[in-house]
Amino acid sequence: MEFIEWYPKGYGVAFKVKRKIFEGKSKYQRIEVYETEGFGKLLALDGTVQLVTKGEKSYHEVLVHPAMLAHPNPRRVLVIGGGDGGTIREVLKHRSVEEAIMVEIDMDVIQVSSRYIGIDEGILEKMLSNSCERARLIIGNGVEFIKENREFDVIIVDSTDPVGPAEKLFSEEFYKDAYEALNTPGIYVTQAGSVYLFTDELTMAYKRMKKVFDYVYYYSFPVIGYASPWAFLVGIKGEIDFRKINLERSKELNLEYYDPEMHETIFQMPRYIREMLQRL
Ligand code: AG3
Repeated sequence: MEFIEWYPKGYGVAFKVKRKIFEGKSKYQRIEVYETEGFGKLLALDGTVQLVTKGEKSYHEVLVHPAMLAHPNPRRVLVIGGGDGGTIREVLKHRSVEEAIMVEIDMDVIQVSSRYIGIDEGILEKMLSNSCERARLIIGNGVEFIKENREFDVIIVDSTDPVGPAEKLFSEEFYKDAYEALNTPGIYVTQAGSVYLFTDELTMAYKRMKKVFDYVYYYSFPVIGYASPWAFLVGIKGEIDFRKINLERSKELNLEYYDPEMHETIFQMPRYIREMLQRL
């Protein structure tokens, strides 16, 4: 048996799977969990791969740490999405963090992940029972939440693809609200889809972010389970040089994929796409 995700233009990513562990439909999406042959468990939402447990750090480390290490002192962090708990797990590795808030729209993703995926190191269960010291869970819509909540040092968007339910998280209006919700200096980071297969969505998002933030950066990384390389976008409020990160603080993080000593390599982008982005 295999699990196949088809991307546009007939490009696919496939896993051989031993069995289906869970399938269900929440209010928002279809949720599936499989046991793969070589990459642990796989979580899919509406048929798109969110993670494989052996390899998920190639996404979560890369989404979280560059922004956290570029910020001089991240104390209050907002995570939008990230129901599997991988992102909040990485955020809490930073000792400077006093309060992290995770706003996830789909309670079922949290429950399924906590029960069958288990990459969260028990954090989801603790958050569900309100007993996590530094992290708080809110079941709700990030687009609404960000309009009414402020003073974050770092905002991290760990959403599904820029098409479909998560589309609003890639709108100019949302970027404006995010900018307002940031402290100065502040840093915003979002996953931004497949470099090759969602190039239009990537360039659109980059263009919109440039209208709103003081500085915008892109980067990419090969993520296990996705049609790699995968793109990420960063928006800065105030003065932060995203090309420089704090190496000292990176030492306590125990990283497997993102390599802070090679930080400059994450800016690699196929030349024609870099030129497209620079022209905007
Ligand atoms: N969030 C990004 C998922 C995007 C994957 N897209 C796809 N396979 N078409 C991942 C959730 C992990 N916390």
